[in-house]
Order: sequence, then structure tokens, then C-alpha cells
Amino acid sequence: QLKAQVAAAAIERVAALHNDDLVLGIGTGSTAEAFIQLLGPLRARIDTTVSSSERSSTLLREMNIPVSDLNAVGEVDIYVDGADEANADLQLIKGGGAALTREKIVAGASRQFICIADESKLVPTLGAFPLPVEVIPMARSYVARQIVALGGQPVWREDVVTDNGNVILDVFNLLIDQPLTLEGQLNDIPGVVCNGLFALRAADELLLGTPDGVRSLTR
Ligand code: DER
Repeated sequence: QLKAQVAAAAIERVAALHNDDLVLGIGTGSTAEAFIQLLGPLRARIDTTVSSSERSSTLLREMNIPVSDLNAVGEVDIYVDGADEANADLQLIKGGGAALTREKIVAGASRQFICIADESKLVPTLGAFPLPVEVIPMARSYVARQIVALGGQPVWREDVVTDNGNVILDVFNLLIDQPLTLEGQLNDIPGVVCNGLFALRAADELLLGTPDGVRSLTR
């Protein structure tokens, strides 16, 4: 099970941290949930966690692991989360689970960001996976038109309202050969709350699950 394998490798990274009042940032999605399930033995060393979604918060509380508001903690020691795609520069597409805004906030507030994923997520160029964009509901059509002007094909994820009360456009057919540029262009569209490109804040390490074991990639 590649998810369990990379989750265990991330637990080892956390266990190797020296301080014992750890503030952990917790991602969202099935691989992040495999990581949450393994946190029990580290409970005594965890001061608190900062979660990227209501779903992950619920799972943490079920394990009697404390969850704090980001405003209540200083820096986050380490953020562990999955990804939908990653390139060799550890730039990511995230947001398949509609949690991209809080994921990017907690990743930005964390000293280290360790991404855990199976090898199918490592791609030469980002963009085969449709890029999620979180949008203020009243701006949905306007933002969609601006994304078309950028060459993308936006599709409203109609059955989803995010933890922040916003909607998601999944953008197909973007050629993402300049992730940093595109992340900034999307951020500049009025009505865009966040987008799933993690290039300005890429992962610091990618733990990749393969049939031959876990590969570690760093920038
Ligand atoms: O929504 C997200 O950003 C998730 O982290 C996603 O990118 C990875 O989800 P998975 O671990 O279930 O593939």
C-alpha cells in the first residue's frame, strides 16, 4: 500500500524532529489521512496541530489529538500533505479535495513542507490534472471568462462548497510550463481566493511511494 508507506516515512521525519512540543500542520486527502492514522504513538510529543480542513480536524479529534486555530499558534514546525501532481522542482497541483486555500495557508506558515504521494503523481510538466481555483461565488462567471482568456477551460465543481463558503473551478487544458507566472496571474484575478498551484511555496521534500520503497526528492 503506497499511501501507508509514504505516510510511515513522514512519521519518521516528524519523529526525528528534536523538540517535543511539536506543532504539526495536517493536510487533507486520502494520503494525509493515512498519515493522521499513524500519529497515535507521537501524541505525547505533539503540543497541537493545525488542520487544513474540517474533515481532517474531525479525524484528528477522533484520535484525541489536539487541533488549534492557526491564529493561536506561532510558526508550524512541519506540514505534511498530499498532492495531485508534482514536478521535479517539487512544485505541486493541489485541491482535488477542495481544501487548497487552507492547505496553502498552513503550508505557507510552516517551516518545512513534506509532500507525500505515490509515484503516479510525479510528472514532467504540471497540468494533466485540472487545476483547482477557489472563487468567491458572485465572481464565478467573471473569473471563468478571465481564465478562458488565459487559455484555460474552467469547469464549475457544482456539488462542492469549500470550508470557506466558496466555489471551485477546475481548469482544464492549461499548459503549465511557467508555474510561478501562472500562480501569480491567477492570484491577480479579482474574485480568485486561491489556486491549486504550489510554486511560490513548493514542497521542501517529496516522499514518493514506489513498489521498490520510498524515494525522497528535495529541491
Ligand atoms: O486536495 C488536496 O490537495 C489533496 O491533498 C490531494 O491533492 C491529494 O489527495 P490524495 O492523497 O487523496 O490523492
